[in-house]
Amino acid sequence: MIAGPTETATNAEVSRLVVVSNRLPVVLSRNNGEWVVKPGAGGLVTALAPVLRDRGGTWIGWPGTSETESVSDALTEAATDTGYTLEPVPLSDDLINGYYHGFSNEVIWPLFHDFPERANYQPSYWKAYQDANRTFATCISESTSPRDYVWVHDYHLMDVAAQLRTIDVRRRTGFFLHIPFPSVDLFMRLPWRFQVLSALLEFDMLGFQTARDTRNFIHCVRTVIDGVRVSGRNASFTVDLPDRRTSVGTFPIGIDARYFEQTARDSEVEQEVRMSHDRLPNIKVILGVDRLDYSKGLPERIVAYQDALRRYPELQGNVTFIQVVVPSREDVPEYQAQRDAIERLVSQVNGEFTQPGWVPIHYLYRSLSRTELFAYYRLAEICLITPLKDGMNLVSKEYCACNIDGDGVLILSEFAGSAAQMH
Ligand code: GDG
Repeated sequence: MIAGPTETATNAEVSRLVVVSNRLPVVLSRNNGEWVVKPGAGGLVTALAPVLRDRGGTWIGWPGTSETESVSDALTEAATDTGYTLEPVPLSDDLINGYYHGFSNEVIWPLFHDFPERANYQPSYWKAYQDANRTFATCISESTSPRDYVWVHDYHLMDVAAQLRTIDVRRRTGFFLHIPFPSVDLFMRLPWRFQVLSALLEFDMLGFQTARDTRNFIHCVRTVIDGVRVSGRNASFTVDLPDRRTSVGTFPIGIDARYFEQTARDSEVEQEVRMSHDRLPNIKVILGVDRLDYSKGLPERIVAYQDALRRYPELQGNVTFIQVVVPSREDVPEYQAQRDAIERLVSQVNGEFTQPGWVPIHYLYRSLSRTELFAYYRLAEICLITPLKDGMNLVSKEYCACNIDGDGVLILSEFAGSAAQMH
């Protein structure tokens, strides 16, 4: 349905929750020419899938392929399992390059994670970002009604509400940023700082992970946007411009804690934990689980562990470090280099310390099944989470929820958003 600004909702129409994110929460692959749909992984999916599963609605996003038409049937079938409908957004390979690999991951991701030296300010990226956000806006206008609540997620889609306005479509909109919002000194380096802030202020509601992110955003708005009026304090603000108002708040993202706690008690998980204990008798397990990313501090963590083994030789033979690295952005050379650096360090440490019957680092470069992941959470005496910067970090919360024996230790970087909640 194409919705214009004059259109009104009928009483019979039900208000739906519509989640919009760069990727749909599924991974599509081909098997003998047929599309196979599997659940996606990652923080955003973990956090949002239970919300839509419980109340129904629609998820709009890129399906991970430019063959959008051919995936429709597979997505319709998958919707019977997910409990909500899936709407694919068609994006060409060129647009994906400029908008996703370019503006989102080469400009916003490094800058917002305090790595300004990694940012690549190609002028063409901003145009691609606007074009892709307009394609999302068009898809939203076609698959929603004015009654629906459109909840847009993350740094790929900061321009969606502005693009809805450009195509003259009114919707109730909210935006949540899963990654940190930088300090004003860093944000001022963004050549499109005015456009990005103005676009964000087109949403009715903006949400950030921590009070610090919210304060940073408000500080940037006051610095960059003329004629703005800001009221409120701490975690909750109202920003007024002559023609519109935006509410701004702090909403730290959580997990379905009961699900994690209950699943940690599953018999399959118990069995897996017992088998791992038998393979690692009398050894304390330290666990790390991270997506491959330079913001997660993986090389730094391995070097710190190496340093600990050197300074405290009594650890040798008594602890083992299991590091799970989940493949991510594998086609990006910077991420391949990060993986190479991690693997070089792992083999250095193992080469330096391994003894018969003991390996200091067990390194897994793959995605785990849910049962395996829960078993590692249960097995580990220590969970070592040391991002250099992280919006929230759900692994730290999941480890705590799965710690049903109450004797686990979480070592958490102060630079993870979750540290603000877990004092
Ligand atoms: C972004 C922000 C913010 C991990 N390994 C496997 C697996 N996982 C799941 C975990 C967890 C999720 O992936 C990772 O979430 P994080 O929050 O730790 O990190 P990002 O993916 O970078 O998420 C982050 C988040 O968005 C939410 O707002 O917290 O700061 O960067 O749920 O359980 N899942 C499976 N196999 C694995 O091997 N199935």
